[in-house]
Amino acid sequence: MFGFLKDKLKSAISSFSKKAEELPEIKEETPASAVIEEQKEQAKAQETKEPVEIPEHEENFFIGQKKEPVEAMQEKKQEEKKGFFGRIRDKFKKPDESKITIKQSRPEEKKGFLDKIKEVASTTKISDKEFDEMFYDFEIALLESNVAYSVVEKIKSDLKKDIANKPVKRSDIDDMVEKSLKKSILSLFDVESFSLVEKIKGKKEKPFTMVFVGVNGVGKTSTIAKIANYLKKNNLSCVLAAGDTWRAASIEQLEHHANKLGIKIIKHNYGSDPTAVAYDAVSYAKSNHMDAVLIDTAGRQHSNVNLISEMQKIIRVIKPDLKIFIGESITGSDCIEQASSFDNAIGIDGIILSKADIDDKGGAAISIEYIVKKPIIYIGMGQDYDDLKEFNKDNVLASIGL
Ligand SMILES: Nc1nc2c(ncn2[C@@H]2O[C@H](COP(=O)(O)OP(=O)(O)O)[C@@H](O)[C@H]2O)c(=O)[nH]1
Ligand SMILES: [Mg+2]
Repeated sequence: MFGFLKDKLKSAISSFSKKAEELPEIKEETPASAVIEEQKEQAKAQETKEPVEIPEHEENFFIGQKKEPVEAMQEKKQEEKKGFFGRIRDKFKKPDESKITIKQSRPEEKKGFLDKIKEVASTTKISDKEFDEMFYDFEIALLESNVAYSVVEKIKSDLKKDIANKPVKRSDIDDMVEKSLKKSILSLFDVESFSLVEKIKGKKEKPFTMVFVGVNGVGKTSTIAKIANYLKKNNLSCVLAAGDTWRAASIEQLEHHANKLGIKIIKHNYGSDPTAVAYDAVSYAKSNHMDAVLIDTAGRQHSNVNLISEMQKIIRVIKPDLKIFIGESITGSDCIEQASSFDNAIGIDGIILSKADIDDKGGAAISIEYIVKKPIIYIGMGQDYDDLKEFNKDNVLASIGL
């Protein structure tokens, strides 16, 4: 699940920090002041007779101290050619660990000259303009993964607030970007959610009614079967209403699931009014003291005026406790657009994203709550009855490597 986005984000983070490496260091401590300090330190070191133990990897920094004069002169010349920053860069190349002999560090050592230079040389500041350029790889990674444009913009502005226009240690940039990205994506799921089982159990007057809507083939009928199975496991009884009286074989499909699960189904003939089917199912549940009614509907595009008004009729008559939109995770922005249209037509209460198991990108899962402002309550993870998982934002983050 969402492996494509995971890989893309990983390479965007690394390309971002590589670009940050190329930015100039900030000049908050000037090289001149650093040089003066170096001279003072050297003078002090010469004054003290006591030899100072220097770790081997630092040894080379104190040019000439332990070298033969000619060799030392040549090296010094070469070092001078490199210029101040060239030398500094050399000194802070990660030392070959195999050559380091651990010696006791000087106990009185405060933040030394080395540390100060290292800090200056490794600190940078990313301007707004630089940030916009450096964010480009993220933009592409997110858009390619079906993340909605407005969500990409939000992530960009969150990251910019956290990272741009302030001194940042180059070595920390990977980490900062990752943390900021995680925080930003988590904030996309700020919509209040609910537990279906608690809602059903909490309703005093039985039954609890739910209508499932969405376009053709997204998985409404299969998801209803999964929910029926889930309710059964939670000791909640339910009846299914075969409200898709329009699509060939849809009634048999739901009936097949009902039989397999040992659950009652209410059905009429093809072409009959789905509101009547739903009404009969609610009556059946009432007289049999059942906990819930799950109403299937025909798939419809929001542009199909007749089918939309048929759906509005079901809603008007049944007044369901929940209207659940089902959309295919893999369809990305289409799925988000459909959810918005259904929300405008009937006011949805929650979202189920089906087929997340075959979605490598995850853009819909990341964007839909933020745009539609309705919670994702479940995700479909396969074709078996148990393949319905409660939505968990931490799992989404983990699946994209954050
Ligand atoms: N891989 C996968 N397939 C699913 C999932 N949910 C539904 N399907 C499949 O999608 C197809 C259409 O499902 P169906 O329930 O008939 O959709 P409907 O037209 O909206 O009722 C079927 O072959 C289902 O098995 C899911 O979470 N993962
Ligand atoms: Mg169906």
